[in-house]
Amino acid sequence: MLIRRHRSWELPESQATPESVFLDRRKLLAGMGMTGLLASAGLRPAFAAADAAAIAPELYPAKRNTAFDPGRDLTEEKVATSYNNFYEFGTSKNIHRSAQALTIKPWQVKIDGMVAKDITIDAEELIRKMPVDERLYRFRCVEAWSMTVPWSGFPLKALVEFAQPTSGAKYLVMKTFSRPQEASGQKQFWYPWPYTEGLTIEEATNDLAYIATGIYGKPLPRQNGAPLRLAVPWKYGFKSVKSIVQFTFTDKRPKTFWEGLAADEYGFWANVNPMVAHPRWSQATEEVIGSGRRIPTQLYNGYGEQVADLYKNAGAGEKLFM
Ligand SMILES: Nc1nc2c(c(=O)[nH]1)N[C@H]1C(S)=C(S)[C@@H](COP(=O)(O)O)O[C@H]1N2
Ligand SMILES: [Mo]
Repeated sequence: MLIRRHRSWELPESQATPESVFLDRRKLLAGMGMTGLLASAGLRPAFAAADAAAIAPELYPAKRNTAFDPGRDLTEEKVATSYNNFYEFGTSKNIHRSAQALTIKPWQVKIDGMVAKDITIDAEELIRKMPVDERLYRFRCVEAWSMTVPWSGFPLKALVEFAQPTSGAKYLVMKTFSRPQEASGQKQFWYPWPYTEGLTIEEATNDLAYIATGIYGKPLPRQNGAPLRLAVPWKYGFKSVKSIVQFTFTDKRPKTFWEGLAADEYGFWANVNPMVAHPRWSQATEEVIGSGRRIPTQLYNGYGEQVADLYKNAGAGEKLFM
């Protein structure tokens, strides 16, 4: 049953709703003075909150960190912001409108578990404490498509240092919000909400591990995981958990969202490897979204030089590539 249900996930969406439809509707509402009207009535229409909620807008565009050259053309902004996976808002790629229902300001972040002291902090305050830059990263989804994205944000390592984990902490667990009232996908009780992901502390403090807070030189839109989302480009996209509300340090490996649904298809490590097929499709090549081209997939999505060492002592039975 579950397998059938998330089979739709791998099918390429034939077409996303053109961005123009979204923009026209928004213009129309603004022109009619509807956004203010609806907002003052306590309703939250899809488009009213979008601009008001920009978080730390003064940080964008951030200075580009040239240490990360993706060697590929950037995906067009309108493609990367309208072809999304965000199951909280539905299982199609076309959730960029329904995701506007998410309230992102204020946004409380909890840092807890094996840390010197629990911290609760608003996302905007947290981001302003962090060393924000811009990085161009390749991005490879387990569904065998890819994009190249200009993220803005900060190294996850900076957040780990801010959190001061105790020496026994081995994993960092990251969780998305639980808000079925705003995210109707979360009314689908057969999914193990909230979306949960995790990294080892070594992975989390690797230079590539990044918390994205912006994209294309602007604050992150909701559909891409505002206000804070993970970007770990050597792993399949599902590891890059969106709209994080909690960072927990622990000595126990967490059970992740996709492990809970199909552990032998979407495991904890999920490192990109063209030689290890998904049980239902090959991972040898990837469709470059928006380009009409397929290209060979690279081991660790081409980031082996930075990350292969993380796995040199892995146990024999570990499924590092699934
Ligand atoms: N909370 C949450 N995070 C998530 C997902 C999700 O459904 N919910 N989907 C993942 C998957 S499968 C992918 S490919 C990426 C997509 O990110 P993008 O829409 O910004 O390209 O987000 C990941 N993070
Ligand atoms: Mo994905």
